Amino acid sequence: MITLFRIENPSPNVLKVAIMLEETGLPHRVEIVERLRGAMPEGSYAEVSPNGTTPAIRDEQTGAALFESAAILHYLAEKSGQFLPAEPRARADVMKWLLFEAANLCPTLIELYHCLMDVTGDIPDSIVARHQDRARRHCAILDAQLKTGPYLCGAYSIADIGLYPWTAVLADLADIHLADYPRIAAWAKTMETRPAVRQALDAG
Ligand SMILES: N[C@@H](CCC(=O)N[C@@H](CS)C(=O)NCC(=O)O)C(=O)O
Repeated sequence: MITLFRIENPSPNVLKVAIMLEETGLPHRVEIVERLRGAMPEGSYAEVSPNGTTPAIRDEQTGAALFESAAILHYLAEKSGQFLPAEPRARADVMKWLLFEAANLCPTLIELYHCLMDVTGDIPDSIVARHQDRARRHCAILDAQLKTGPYLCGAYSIADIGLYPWTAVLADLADIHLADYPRIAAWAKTMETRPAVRQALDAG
């Protein structure tokens, strides 16, 4: 049995892992953890997620305790033998896009989101513009990659699962509209036809 630790509110990072658990059919349960808002985690949760973030998982069968959604997707792909090709070049391609999400798109969108939600008025416009420019560049890169087919790397993979949840966030961010990236919009629609994706979305 795998425990998925998540915050109560919808979160793109949690959604990735929820989709992967539905796709693989691995037995799992959900445990809600309190939002820490920058504080250090305490007690048993600190062992699973020393940075205090969600998602995190604990796998009773193997004893694995993991945080960082990309590491979790990779682990679940290895465990289930699904959504990560074995052939080295195809596998590296999937990892490249998954790490593009973890190292670029995710941090940029989180920073942009916090700038736009800021009520102090202390954040200079130049900083917001910098995050917005980066976010647009990342969207253009993804849109171009989707010229190669309906999914990011040929067959459906953990790269799609890791990147798709941000499409909902993009729709909320000022001056970044999915309509400007038609391949991303079509890909999001394709993803939403998958029963596992629907199930994870419906579960919040
Ligand atoms: N790089 C991390 C980011 C995780 C993250 O920032 N999660 C947010 C929720 S979406 C969180 O737990 N923030 C801490 C908090 O709100 O206390 C991952 O991919 O798992």
